[in-house]
Amino acid sequence: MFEKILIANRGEVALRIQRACRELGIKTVVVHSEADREAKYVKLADESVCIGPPPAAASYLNIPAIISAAEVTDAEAIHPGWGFLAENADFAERVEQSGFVFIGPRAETIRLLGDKVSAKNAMKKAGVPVVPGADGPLPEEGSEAVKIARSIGYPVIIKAAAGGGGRGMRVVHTEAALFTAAQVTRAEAQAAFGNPAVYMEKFLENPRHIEFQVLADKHRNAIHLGERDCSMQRRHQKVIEEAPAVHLNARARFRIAERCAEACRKLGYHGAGTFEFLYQDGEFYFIEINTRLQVEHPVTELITGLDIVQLQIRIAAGEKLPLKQRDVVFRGHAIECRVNAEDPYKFTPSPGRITSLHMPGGPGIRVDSHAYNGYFVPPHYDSLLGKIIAYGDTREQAIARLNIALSETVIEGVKTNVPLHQELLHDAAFLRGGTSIHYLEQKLAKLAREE
Ligand code: MV4
Repeated sequence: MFEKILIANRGEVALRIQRACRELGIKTVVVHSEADREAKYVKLADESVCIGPPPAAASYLNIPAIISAAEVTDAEAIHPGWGFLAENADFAERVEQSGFVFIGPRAETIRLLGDKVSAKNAMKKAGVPVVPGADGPLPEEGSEAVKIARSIGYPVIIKAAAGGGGRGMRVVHTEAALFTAAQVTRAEAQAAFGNPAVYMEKFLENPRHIEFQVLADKHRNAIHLGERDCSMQRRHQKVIEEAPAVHLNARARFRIAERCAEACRKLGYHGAGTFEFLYQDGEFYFIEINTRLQVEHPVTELITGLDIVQLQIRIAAGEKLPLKQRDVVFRGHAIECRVNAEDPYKFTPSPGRITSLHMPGGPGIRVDSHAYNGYFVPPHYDSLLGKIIAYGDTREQAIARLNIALSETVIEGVKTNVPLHQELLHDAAFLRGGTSIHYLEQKLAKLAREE
């Protein structure tokens, strides 16, 4: 096992990784920007290194500064957390070339799966069902695009190969709109990602977002930890996540989960990973895979009793997975609310000093947050303050516990989205479960009209 790990991230995930390291007896180095100097998790780490000024480009995205910090502190491995450099293949490569272990898949795997066209092809080949569409990138020739769209059937969606997470996509309803849509998406992809390649697939009108968690070791063993429903989102920012997903086609779910694990074995994937699917009319369609730890991993941890971050670290150290698929036991239901420092209905960020803080507790409540009373929420980064996660024997119990937890929560000095969560937890459609990816935006639009 490693003696010392460098955490190349900030905020909540920096604390989460630190806790996993502590339990494994591993020393931690945290790198931080000038804006995060006072953060409590920085002081809790065994060592800390300031790597630059507040803007992420000068600090958390500064690869040479992070590698130097690992060198001067004698760290053996680097955990990238989520966001920032977590899915940057060049970073993973530089880490390994500098003699450190990257806690995540191989750089070439991140590169292959970061390109959405090659990821989709790799998954299709490995037996994972993908959204119907063309196999390769969309040809520039307009008549070719017309042929492909006709064979798929309108509406179609054009997506940037280098995109993901909702950036660089365009829905096309008619042949008349096709050529311009392809051109504009290509130009945007070039500007945003330096890669103009786009691809086309069938547009699914009203799907749910269901994702499967996998863990794979360096010895071609792979297991799945079931799925999460992350459909409650706004502008590609998840708001509430839960595990397991309710009202699923049970046979399809087990088949897909096993296919995801099998794809990992076939690809020589190692580390934690998340297979994202759209789910509509009882069928799953692969869209993307995330090669990092995800914000919503705790709901899976609560229903499986596993520590995904510790397992990531053990896998990176070369250990074999300590359990087989039949050892993974799913029990109960977990729901997570992402608590952001933002206006609950306008969604504008609300940085500043927290002047009063009380986090909830009690049976079945987990709070993952780096916030504390007196903490200054910096304006430079995303507004995630942490998560309140509830576990129960049933979905109803998890919701009841989450309601109690939110009613106990006090965060003053900055605005938070806690009131939005309280409203959603009483929403009739949410209580029934199984709402689509468009539900929250439609509800917010309705609330705005009624105002
Ligand atoms: C789609 C889709 C409908 N049909 N692809 C958005 C984020 C990126 N991961 C893929 N996305 C979508 N791809 C097809 N063929 C709808 C979305 C989509 C979405 C997906 C997951 C979660 C939230 C979403 C919100 C809007 C659109």
